[in-house]
Amino acid sequence: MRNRTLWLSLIVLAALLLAACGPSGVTPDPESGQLTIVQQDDDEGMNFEPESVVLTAGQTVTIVLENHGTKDHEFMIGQNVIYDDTGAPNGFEVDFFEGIEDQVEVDLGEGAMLMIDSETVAMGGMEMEGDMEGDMAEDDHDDGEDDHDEGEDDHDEGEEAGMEMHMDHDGWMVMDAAGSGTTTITFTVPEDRTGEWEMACFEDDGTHYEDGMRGTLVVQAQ
Ligand SMILES: [Cu+2]
Repeated sequence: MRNRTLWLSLIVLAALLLAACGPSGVTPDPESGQLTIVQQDDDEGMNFEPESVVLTAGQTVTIVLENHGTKDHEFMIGQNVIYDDTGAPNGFEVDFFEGIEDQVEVDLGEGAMLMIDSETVAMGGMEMEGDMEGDMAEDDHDDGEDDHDEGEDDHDEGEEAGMEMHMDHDGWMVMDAAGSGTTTITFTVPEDRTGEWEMACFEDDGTHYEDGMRGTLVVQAQ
């Protein structure tokens, strides 16, 4: 008898523990579907806030992305980080948005960019026309005086070289320039994306990722 009580207690305890171990993280607001993710950097490092997010398959979600840092930051979601020849993290093997790119509605903050497989698809506050790279090389878009020190003539090591580095990764990415305001990403979470994903920024040769700019994104079944 005593044994049975003990067993029952253990089973109840185990059930409670399992329930507590469900995916933990911030969920979208039940009414608006909005979930704010802030990109931060300071002397102590960089990160996403929150670092853990839980979405539900079938749910329509708006990720509100804000760069509160002093640097440009990326936002990618994927699985299996790829490392380049030098051992630097450089993107994901599996892209969360693969195949659903045109079902994702993106409203870019001024100066933010949407890139798919290294191509700039859209830029905040600007119509996409003609040769994007040419435009950008010439265009000294005024994202504020406090911005990175891109002299007009240092095309080699400055913005242009930086752009090429950003464009290295495959997959879907928002490039969120410092001071670019709010970008919203709205989509319905597909059933087939159920599972555990990672959010990441691979800026500056992957050093942002290594410095903590990553988080988990779990898609739970309905
Ligand atoms: Cu970053």
